[in-house]
Amino acid sequence: MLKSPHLEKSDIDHFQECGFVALKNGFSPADAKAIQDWATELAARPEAPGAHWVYHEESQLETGVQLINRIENMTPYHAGLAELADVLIPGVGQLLGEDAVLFKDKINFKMPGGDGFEPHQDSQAGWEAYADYFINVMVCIDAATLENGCLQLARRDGTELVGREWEPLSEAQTAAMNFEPYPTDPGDVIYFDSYAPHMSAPNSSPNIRRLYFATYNKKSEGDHLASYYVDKRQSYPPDIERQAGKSYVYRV
Ligand SMILES: O=C(O)CCC(=O)C(=O)O
Ligand SMILES: [Fe+2]
Repeated sequence: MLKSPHLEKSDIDHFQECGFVALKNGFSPADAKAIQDWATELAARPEAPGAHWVYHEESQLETGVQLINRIENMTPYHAGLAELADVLIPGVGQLLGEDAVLFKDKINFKMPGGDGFEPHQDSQAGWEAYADYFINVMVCIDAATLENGCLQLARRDGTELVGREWEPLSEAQTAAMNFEPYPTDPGDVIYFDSYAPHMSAPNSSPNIRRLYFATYNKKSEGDHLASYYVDKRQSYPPDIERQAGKSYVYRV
């Protein structure tokens, strides 16, 4: 059984001021190893329609080479990863000041040659159709460094969308933001809300960089996981479920 990370008052204060807080060793080394093994095991499973969702990307280093980019919608298919999404709920509840419910979960793989992420706020990805406010919990699976593209965060001024929906933040919008890299080790945890601007660089190292992200909203705003995935299956299905000849574009 995984042990839930606990936030101190100073962590909660930091989160409220900046929109994010980083927690060293949120999970013990043994728990971090279990999470790492689950991620490896899930990625080794065959891809099938109706199972966990796997997305690929083309390597930035070798034309034509496909890499696993992301696995999403894991809780129905993996007991360990379902437990992980569950044990993060109390910490999110501490930050929300009320009960939290899971909205979505994923692992971003960022293999060597995997691409980075443009600066964005997660609420730009159409989430506001489901609830007003979300908290992401990042759990570090592999050491994330400057070279392999660790998460970079900027403090936010208020809880509002700076950017437009479905577009990364523009240069004008990020000009006054100060993105700082947050290198992490396995078991470290970062909480950030759906307005906290963030980005990450491509993986130009020989080392894989897997980061787990679970997203929660206030229980009082409803349980939207099922409808979110029904909608996303229409607009951006996993690679194995795609129709030939149809084009699907990753936007934010
Ligand atoms: O994996 C990362 O570096 C950031 C991912 C991210 O921002 C996202 O998936 O929305
Ligand atoms: Fe994001």
